[in-house]
Amino acid sequence: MIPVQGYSGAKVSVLGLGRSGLATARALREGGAEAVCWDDNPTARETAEGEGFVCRDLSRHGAFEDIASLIVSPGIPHLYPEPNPVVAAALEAGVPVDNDIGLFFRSFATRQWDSFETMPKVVAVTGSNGKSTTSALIHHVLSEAGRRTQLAGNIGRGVLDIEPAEDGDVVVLELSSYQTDLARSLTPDIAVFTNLSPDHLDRHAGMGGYFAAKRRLFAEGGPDRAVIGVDEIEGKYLAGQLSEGAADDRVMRVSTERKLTGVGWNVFARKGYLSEYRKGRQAGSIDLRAIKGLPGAHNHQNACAAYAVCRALGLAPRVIEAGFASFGGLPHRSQIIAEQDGVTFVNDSKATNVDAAKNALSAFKNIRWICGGLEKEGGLGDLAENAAGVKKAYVIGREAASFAMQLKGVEAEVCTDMETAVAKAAAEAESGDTVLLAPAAASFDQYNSFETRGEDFAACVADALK
Ligand code: UMA
Repeated sequence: MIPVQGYSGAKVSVLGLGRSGLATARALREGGAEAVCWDDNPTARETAEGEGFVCRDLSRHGAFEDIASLIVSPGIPHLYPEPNPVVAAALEAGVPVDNDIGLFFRSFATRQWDSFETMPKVVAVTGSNGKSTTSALIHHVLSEAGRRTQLAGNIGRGVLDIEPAEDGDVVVLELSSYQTDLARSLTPDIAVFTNLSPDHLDRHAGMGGYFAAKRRLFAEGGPDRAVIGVDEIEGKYLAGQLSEGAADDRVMRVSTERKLTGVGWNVFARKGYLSEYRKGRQAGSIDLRAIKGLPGAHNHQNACAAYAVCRALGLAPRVIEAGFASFGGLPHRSQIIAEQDGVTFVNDSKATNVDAAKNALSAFKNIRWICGGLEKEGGLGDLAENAAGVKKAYVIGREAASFAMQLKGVEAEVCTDMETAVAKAAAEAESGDTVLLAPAAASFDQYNSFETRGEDFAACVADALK
């Protein structure tokens, strides 16, 4: 764990006692602070008390009198749609509000680094889609190349839970907009912006607030190198804001829509080929079509971003290519879970929003599409227009009927539960078809997470193939 610096002898409050909150409380204790904890769920409080932490209802009048700072978990609203009462009380009392990411950046470097030959580095990856795969891919390529590296953040491990850095380490952090929005310190060495499409809009009061939250990763600390996906206007704008001119190679531009011809440092993928150009000259290329763990244009974007980071860290193109070749992909993201009689079963339960589902749909052909769940704000948009490769949709979720009605032009059957959807899709599938779970919706109407939904899909597929 990373002992938190700067609060020795002080009381620091921790709101939310899930993965990030508990890791924070432990790291505060290790750094000599007293963690004063709260969670709205009594079971979570009991778990913390079992570890010897003090719990106090922080929304009570005067609860912040002796508290130096409030550390808030990412899933707890701090501003919109309305702040959690504990956050509101801290703001009222004038107590600084921060999160585990802010504590990480102020605590990561230690005196021990004075004896290192190579300074440890932090790579932070944000964006709407692809940030988990991009982060995991960077981590995988570095490990395969023999570099010491750790992976944490939104991908499932609290950032304060990692081991203190050793000489030459690279820490890869996946950061959500919830995390970048609140952190009081944000100083990565390399920062990545994969792309932007609507998500979590209720927490950011719309698209402008959502982009502003992600931009903080680049604006607050100023990374030495920024890798920016420029296929949307927000990415172009950000790249423009960060660079002194087209030749400024502190900004590496990434695209999967076009050849980037500028004189800067560019990485793009076209027709399945990744190309790197620097100062107008080609510096590397990879045939991505041969990489099984990275199917589809959205994964080619992830590959370009990961490639750019690894090049910035000094790896040679052939070393990166070898790392790509052995990457198995992440669970619940375009993950091939079974193949039988020419039918492929793919779990993309992580496609929790419309854009992620569109990406999954464009990566496969002859699709029997299992979709539906808790719809995100903004509706399904042009999802149906991007379903040309779909033979039939099998709709799940509590609101399956209204979800199906919105898929105009797509043959859709209301199945409601996963078992029915998988059984029907498997029975109707012919050789050459792909049965694809890409819900375009959150899972919380029927599951407690997208992971549980993906596991249920895999179990139903195993049953259907018996
Ligand atoms: N809680 C309250 N009051 C509330 C809401 C929640 O007390 O109003 C409590 C809950 O009872 C629970 C705790 O807060 O005990 C949960 O906190 P949390 O939701 O922040 O979850 P953690 O377990 O700490 O996990 C968080 C991230 N969760 C969210 O951002 C929602 C994890 O990302 C991350 O992996 C983990 O920290 C480690 O860094 C998950 C996620 O869903 C994967 N992320 C979103 C996404 O990818 O779309 C952003």
